[in-house]
Amino acid sequence: MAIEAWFMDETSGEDQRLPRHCYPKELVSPDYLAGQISLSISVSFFWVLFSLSHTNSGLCLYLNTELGVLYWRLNPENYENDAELKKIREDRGYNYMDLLDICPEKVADFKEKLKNFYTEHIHADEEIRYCLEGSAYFDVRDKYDRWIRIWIKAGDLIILPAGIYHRFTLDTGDYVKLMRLFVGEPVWTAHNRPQEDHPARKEYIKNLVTEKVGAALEAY
Ligand code: KMT
Repeated sequence: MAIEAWFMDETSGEDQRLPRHCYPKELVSPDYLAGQISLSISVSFFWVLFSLSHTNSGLCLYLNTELGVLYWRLNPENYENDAELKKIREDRGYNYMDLLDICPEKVADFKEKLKNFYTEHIHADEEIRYCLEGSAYFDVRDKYDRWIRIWIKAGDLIILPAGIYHRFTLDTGDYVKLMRLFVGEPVWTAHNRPQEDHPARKEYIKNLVTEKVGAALEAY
């Protein structure tokens, strides 16, 4: 099954760990995403086929071509010997890796950290997270500044492009085990919104408008 994502009810004052669906629900599906591509449906369809033909057991497709969020479905039981993960790491130069448990018992200053994670921000680099256990939400802004909530579960690897506004929270399960990947020495610095003059933000905005297909080509 593909990763689950939906537009959030931004007026909801509910606990951030709840799904915060709109009523009625507005799911963000591959079909919806294809509809957002400004070229044509056939190009989008081509990309889905192309992506599928270039992966082995896993499913890989653009979560949103305009957003530049990439997604792979992998086998979390086999992360130590997974040829597909190895290939993604080699192709994209992810030579750094660590594992992180996020839950109240294992994170020092848990409330403060979660507050920071849930404050809208960007990074100067891609954010690559592979969920090995548990589940959590990454919220990303679309080009109309709407929040899309992406629910990652064991087996989901997502890449948020540099410069995308996003935030992170646990869900009501209160536990996630993540693999973090990076090119070179990791930099986790969060730059809170507004960051319109940040080079990564400017580059992201430029790519949103003019380099959608080019970005997709490079990714595979
Ligand atoms: C981030 O940008 O690093 C986060 O939002 C935290 C989630 S992964 C530790």
